[in-house]
Amino acid sequence: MARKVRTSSEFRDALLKHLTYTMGKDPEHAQFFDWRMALSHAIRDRMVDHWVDSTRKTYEQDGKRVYYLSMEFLIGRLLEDGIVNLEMVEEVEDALDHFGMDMRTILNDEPDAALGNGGLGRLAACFLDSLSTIGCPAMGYGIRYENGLFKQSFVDGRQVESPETWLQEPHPWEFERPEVRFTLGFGGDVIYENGKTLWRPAELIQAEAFDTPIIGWKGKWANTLRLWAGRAVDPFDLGLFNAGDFAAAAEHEALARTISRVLYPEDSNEAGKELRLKQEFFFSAASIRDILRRFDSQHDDIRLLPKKVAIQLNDTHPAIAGPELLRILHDERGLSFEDALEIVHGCMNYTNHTLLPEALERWDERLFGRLLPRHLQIIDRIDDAHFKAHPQRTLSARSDGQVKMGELSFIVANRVNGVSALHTDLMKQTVFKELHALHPDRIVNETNGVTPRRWLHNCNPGLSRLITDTIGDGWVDDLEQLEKLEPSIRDKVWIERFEGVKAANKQALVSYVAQTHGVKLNPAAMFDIQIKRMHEYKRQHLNILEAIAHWQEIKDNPNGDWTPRVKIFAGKAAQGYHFAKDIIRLINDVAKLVNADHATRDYLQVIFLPNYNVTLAERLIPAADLSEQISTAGKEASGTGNMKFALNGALTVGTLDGANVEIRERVGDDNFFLFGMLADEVMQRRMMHDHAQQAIAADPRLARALNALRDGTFSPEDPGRYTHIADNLTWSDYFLVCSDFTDYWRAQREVDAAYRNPDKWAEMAALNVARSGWFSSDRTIRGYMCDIWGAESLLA
Ligand code: 26V
Repeated sequence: MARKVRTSSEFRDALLKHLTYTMGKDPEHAQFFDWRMALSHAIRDRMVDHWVDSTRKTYEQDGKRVYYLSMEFLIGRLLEDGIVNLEMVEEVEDALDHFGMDMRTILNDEPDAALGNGGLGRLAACFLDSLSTIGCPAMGYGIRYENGLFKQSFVDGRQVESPETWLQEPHPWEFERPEVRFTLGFGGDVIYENGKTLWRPAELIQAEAFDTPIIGWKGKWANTLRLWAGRAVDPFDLGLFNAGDFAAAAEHEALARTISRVLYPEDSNEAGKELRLKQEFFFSAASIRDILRRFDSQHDDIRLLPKKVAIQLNDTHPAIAGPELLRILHDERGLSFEDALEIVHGCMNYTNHTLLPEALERWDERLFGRLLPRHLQIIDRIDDAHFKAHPQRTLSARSDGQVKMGELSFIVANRVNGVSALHTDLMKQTVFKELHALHPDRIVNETNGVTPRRWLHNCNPGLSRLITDTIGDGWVDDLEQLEKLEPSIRDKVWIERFEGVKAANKQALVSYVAQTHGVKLNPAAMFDIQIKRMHEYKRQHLNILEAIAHWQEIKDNPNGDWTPRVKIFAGKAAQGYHFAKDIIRLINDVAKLVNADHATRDYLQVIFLPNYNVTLAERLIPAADLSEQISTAGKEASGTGNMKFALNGALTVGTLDGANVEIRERVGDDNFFLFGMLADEVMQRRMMHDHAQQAIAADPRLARALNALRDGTFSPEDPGRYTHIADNLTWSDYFLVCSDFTDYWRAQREVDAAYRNPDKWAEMAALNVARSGWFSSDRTIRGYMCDIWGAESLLA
């Protein structure tokens, strides 16, 4: 292979060339930023040939292409990914070393691309990695937000948001494609002309493409992430400018750009904003046009579309792509409505990511009709056609004055999938019960996965090395090979190395936290970590209540034989989600008091790290002993953090929710700390009007912890600060924190006992690694290719 004959001096020259001619700097004056940009460009250059080859092969083979439409792609940093996937680590280290630069320092200069809120966006990023690794011809479509997810900091323990500005520095990974632009419309009227129905939008805007190559493992294949940016059709009004109205002259451009300005930071809360609907149509419609343009360049029979194109809707956010494709086929290309619908149905698939009723997208039909009048009519015709085929049907996409994007997606889609076995079953029993009865083969399950490149190989080099030394490096793109570790787990020397890796990862985290936050964590303690978006259903408040109760118990008996723990939290709360923000503040207040308590601080420390993002997750997960996956059963569709922790040798304390169920099945009951009610028990328990009070009456520890919230223990300067949390838990407690508390406490004491036997703990942790191979997103993508898309790998 060409790579092998390349010398580091060649790469060194390439690096210097970019530093000089791309950045315009010499090595004496270059800043870290300049080095990072030069390095990124030099690495990007090495991707391009693979990228062009893959594109050429895709055209030649004319196989089925997959289009993944997603409002969010939470990709994080890209430089290390690129270096590792191109197998260039040593070359890069050598070249940088030659100039007296350290690779880690340069890598750490890269901002995260945070174009997503949480699980759904990160899953999309893992999928891109797997699609390229597998060699499935695919393209991700999304929005090039100028401002990604807000930055989080704490002031007096409270979350403060500030804008994220990743594009203020040039982004070295993207290629602007000014020639790929589509003009899209909003509003206006529907007219009838020569027997045809046509939409005449009033407001026009352009979508411009920006492409990022996504290189797979060992550079064998590269797909594209195409993100759309809003541009004005008529950017500048010279007339107004000459008349002296400078602001109005540029107004068009400013308005057009707002469409791709911000990522909606609401996670699971229906925002109901006009701009959000515009964003959804903007990127869906641009993507559909791009897909058709590419198809048309190779085919002249539109009926072949379902054979050549599979479109995956990542949740309902791009659901308008269905009616838009239908509109083009019927209104613009003259197919009959029935034929057009059949083609659309053959291409579209929909993934559901949440059962939370407040997150199911619904739009007021007046707003919808004002922005997309023709689409509203088309949705009615979709409903009519569905009704004709199934006169007994009860649900429609448009009803009660609303457009229901879940129902619309289901009716239009060929396959609908859930993201874990439990979630898929619950979908069938709850939100899509009626539709499932009409279409019993439509719903399939594709349990989520995570990319082993980023979430083991790159983020945990120590463990990666140990695994490769033991079983070779085939596991990186065939993760189930981790099974081959099992015999080694009984080997004392091996397990000591395994323990050594975890200890070193913890030490690295201790140093990082000391440097960045000035807090000294005890590396000998168990690292107990809960990192995810803040939400009542995820129950960070259950975790902190247990910590409070535990602290109280240690205080009662400070000379007891306690198992030392460090509790680490990180996660962002939606700006308007006040309860979640109050939980953050509570955790910070508890941390302040507990960490200063001389009687207990050797046994319990609490810390909330600000600004959780992909990069912070990459630091935390390899250092975890215990993974907190404690959602109310039935509420977490899958979870993917749970998989990352298990894969990195943390044990889980968790409920039977989402993919926890499947993780436990695979790692074994003995290697998982289970607690809590099951999904159906949750539903039963909720019918009991006084479930919380009963639970509190039965558990004095819980009552005492709640009292500490009420008596101002954690906020002496403002004693009433947390009364409302205690009241909520006592009088309402929709997420059953109190009802699960006692069993959670029991599980946590079992965790303590297990941690006191380090050999046993290490064995359990290693079994988690060896048995988590199934949770690779490569396996998930193969499932989609086979069950949903009918797509094939183009790698020999
Ligand atoms: C909804 C909305 C509503 C409008 C404003 C913006 C916005 C953003 C996101 C959402 C839905 C979030 C759904 C989500 O992230 N679900 C998570 O998906 C993961 C991947 O499948 C899964 O592992 C998590 O369990 C699930 O919560």
